[in-house]
Amino acid sequence: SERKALYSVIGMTCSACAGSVEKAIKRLPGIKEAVVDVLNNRAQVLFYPAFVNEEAIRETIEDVGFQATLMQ
Ligand code: 9UX
Repeated sequence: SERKALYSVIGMTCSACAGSVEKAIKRLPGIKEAVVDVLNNRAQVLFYPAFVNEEAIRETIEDVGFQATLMQ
């Protein structure tokens, strides 16, 4: 069954930043949905724990160049 993760993402200054984060998350296996909100510095991800986990998603956000913290 799916799980939800919410991240604080620091450093995004435009909607293209948010778009690149979304795209990177969606390239991972086991992602159902990713929504990145540049105005509120948040990323919400629905994923399947058999294929990916909170930390792999967090590291992917950081690989794009933004500081990410798991909130819940
Ligand atoms: Mo444009 Mo957003 O280079 O950081 S993608 S400002």
